[in-house]
Amino acid sequence: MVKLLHLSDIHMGSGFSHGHINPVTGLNSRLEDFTATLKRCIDRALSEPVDLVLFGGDAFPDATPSPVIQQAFAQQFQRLVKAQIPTVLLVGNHDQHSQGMGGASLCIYRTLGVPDIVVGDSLTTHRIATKAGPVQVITLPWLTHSTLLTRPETEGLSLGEVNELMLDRLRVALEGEIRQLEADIPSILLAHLMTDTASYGAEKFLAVGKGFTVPMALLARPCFDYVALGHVHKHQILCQNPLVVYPGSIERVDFSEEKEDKGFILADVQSGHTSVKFCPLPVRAFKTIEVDVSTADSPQAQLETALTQANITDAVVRLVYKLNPAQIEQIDHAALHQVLTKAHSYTIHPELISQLTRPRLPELTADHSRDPLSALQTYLANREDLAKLSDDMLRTAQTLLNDEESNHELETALATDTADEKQNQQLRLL
Ligand SMILES: [Mn+2]
Repeated sequence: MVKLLHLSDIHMGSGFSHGHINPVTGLNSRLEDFTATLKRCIDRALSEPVDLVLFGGDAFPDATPSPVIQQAFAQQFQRLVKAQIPTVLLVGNHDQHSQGMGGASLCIYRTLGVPDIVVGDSLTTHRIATKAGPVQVITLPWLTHSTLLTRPETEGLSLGEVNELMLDRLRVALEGEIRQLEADIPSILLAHLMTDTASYGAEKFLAVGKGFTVPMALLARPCFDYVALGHVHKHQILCQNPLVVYPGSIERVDFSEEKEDKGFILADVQSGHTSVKFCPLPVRAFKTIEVDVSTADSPQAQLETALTQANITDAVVRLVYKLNPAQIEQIDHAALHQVLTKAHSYTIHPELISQLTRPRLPELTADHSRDPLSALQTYLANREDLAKLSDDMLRTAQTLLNDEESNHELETALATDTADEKQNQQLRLL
């Protein structure tokens, strides 16, 4: 049996806007949070002790982190080196240079020949000696189109077709690795990817075909004793046999992770009897406080009560309140800031009600079916401020709607040039 610690999506150096400069150290307080949380993970790896540490990718927010951030990361992993605990560092999408040049920020460990550290920047199998005996780990870093396909191969293909082609290539390449696995040694797949059954954010299922997702059937293979994933920040177990697990990120990167538990996985890996345990980490709270004071007699009092009732001490706070224009004078901003000083950091977002509700045009309600062009005409007819532009807009809209050819070209350009960027946008900070 091999005991391992599986953590992922450290994103060291991100979310600085949620912190402040610590006057004692000169460092952003969120860097200190992330460092302290990573330290807790490594502490546990040492205290168990585990036989192997797997990192599922996305060490930093980008491929060129500043030296102070790289050092904070390296200082923690160096403790594993000192304890002679083998560690696999997988390359995630955030670790890669945008032009597919590999994960430079992690490859330095291989270049320096750091003992017991394996860098997973390609699809390959690593046989690793641990105190509990050998294990084989297939590393599957984040795939970009240029990893598996050449430009001529993708020319003229839609984004969906390019993704299909990538999956075909991946299937063949992964099969090649699987066939070389030795039967009597524990086998682990360590991959940074989005699966078709993963959920993120508010439990939404990601639509298949939007961006590059890998089907679970490709991953949940009986040859694997454990499938360790990275990329999705929300912890989830996607399959029981074999166990396929996203540990999630170790710290909250932004408000989309406000309600998620953060932690890492401890796993006992052995053929047919792998077990996992999610170990929560005590990370900083994020709190969104939403208040509608637009109908209140005393909006200030209602705001202060809401802040007092929410436990905001040391939390990253976002106060969102709705008010009507007549109440603007009644808000005492200095007093709000005073109440919020207990928070670790905070932002205030007032929303004027009158700006929130724009009446719908009666001609454009749902019971009228219209083609896009006549809907645009109706809209422009009601927008005097756009009168000068309306002829141009209608002409352009007409061209866009008619020109199938240009739509096709646009799609192709997206597929070959900005597909990764587009996917990144869809996945936001994952
Ligand atoms: Mn990622």
